Amino acid sequence: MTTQPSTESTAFRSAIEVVRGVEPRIAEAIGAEVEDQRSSLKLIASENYASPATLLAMGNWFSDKYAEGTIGRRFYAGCKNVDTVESVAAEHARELFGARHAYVQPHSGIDANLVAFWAVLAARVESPALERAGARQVNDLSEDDWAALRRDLGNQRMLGMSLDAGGHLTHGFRPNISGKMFEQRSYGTDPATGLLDYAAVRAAAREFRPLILIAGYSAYPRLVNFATMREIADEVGATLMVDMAHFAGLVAGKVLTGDFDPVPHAQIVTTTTHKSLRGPRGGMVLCDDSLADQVDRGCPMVLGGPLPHVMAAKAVALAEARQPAFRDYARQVVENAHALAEGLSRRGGTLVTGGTDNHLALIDVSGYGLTGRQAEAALLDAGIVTNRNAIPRDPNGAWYTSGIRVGTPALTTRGVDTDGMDEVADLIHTVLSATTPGTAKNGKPSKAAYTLADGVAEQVRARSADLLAKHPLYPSVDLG
Ligand code: DSN
Repeated sequence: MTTQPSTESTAFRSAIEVVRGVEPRIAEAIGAEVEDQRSSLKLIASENYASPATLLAMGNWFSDKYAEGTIGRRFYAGCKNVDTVESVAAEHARELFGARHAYVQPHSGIDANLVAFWAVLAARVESPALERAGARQVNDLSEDDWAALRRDLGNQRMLGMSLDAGGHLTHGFRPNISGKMFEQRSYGTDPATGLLDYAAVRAAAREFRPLILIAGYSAYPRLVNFATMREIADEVGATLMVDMAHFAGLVAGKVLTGDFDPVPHAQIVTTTTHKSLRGPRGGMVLCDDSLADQVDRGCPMVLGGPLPHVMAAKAVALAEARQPAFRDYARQVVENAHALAEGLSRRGGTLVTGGTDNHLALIDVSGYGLTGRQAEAALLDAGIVTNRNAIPRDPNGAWYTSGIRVGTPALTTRGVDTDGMDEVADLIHTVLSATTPGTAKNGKPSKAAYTLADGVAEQVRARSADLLAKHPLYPSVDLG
């Protein structure tokens, strides 16, 4: 007896066949990608698996529509349906996060941060300058006033978490445009505990007096008290901006509440939609009423035309995140991270801060005698996908690093539980213990070369295949 393919199977099979009719190599690559994702142990803290409904919402005619501007105020005609999509996505975002205003157009987290920076600059530097000059918009300014405004815009300060403590490149670091727009200073973590030192943040804020105090991280394994950060910001007249790209799913799932939920405390919050939030790749800005008008000017002032097909997928993913099951998911992500961290520590691994309170852990692989680059490559040989990451005061810098960042959002989506995470900890420990640093061609020690003992990669791949077989990815999708 043959069974009918599921609706999802039919949809994806048909889509791939239509693509195959035009460019077979792309159809092959799509099939190969899902197979890779199904068969690898994905521990990249910033990745996840979007639902079939979210993925399918992106492949349609919204892709063809230009819609610069925002809901009801477009620079193009014929945006009625895009207005519906953007309104539904924004409504879900507001309801989910309890935000006054949501802007769902940013194409990525970096774009969301740029929108936020310019919104703050516009509200706090440009608008007062226009008012002083009695001008309605920048085009009305005299050449002298315009030159003065441009100098002022380029003369503002930002205080953010240092990169090696887990901050993000877009939080004012020189190689990134944010570091060219702002004079930046960083706050780090306490060398003894690895934890955020609020007294040091306060002292730095009092001395530096930034326009923007930015909180949020991509590699800090603990919680941030946003109520305290807001107090510090208020004390020095800064705007508190929180980049919750990594932990938005934990906020949506009500694991991070009270002082640890950034939305009630920050004037502006940015996020990606594809990490722990489990939506399509993209970004979003939430803000209070004081910044809403400026944020809505994101496109075309900062962003290119919005991607309505991605906004449609954001709406679907946000609707999913409002379901009770998402709260169970978010709670499990954190329990799984605990189990992974605990399993690594028990086996002798060293973790930055000694553990985790969120979805990620940072392994200091110098205890295994390795650089992050060697550890990342050896783990990948064994089918474990991670990424190397600097640790606080890293002697190996940001390229080779001494850390490996691991996160649980993706495996939790597959249904892996705390017992499974203990097995994952054992697989990681097995690989790292069996890896030795190698030498460069000239015989000198190398920070990149390594040797993984014979047979270990195969043994670990087999064990991870057993684990993953118990938790199939996209069980409703059979590509035939
Ligand atoms: N790429 C994201 C991450 O991995 O954390 C941040 O940009």
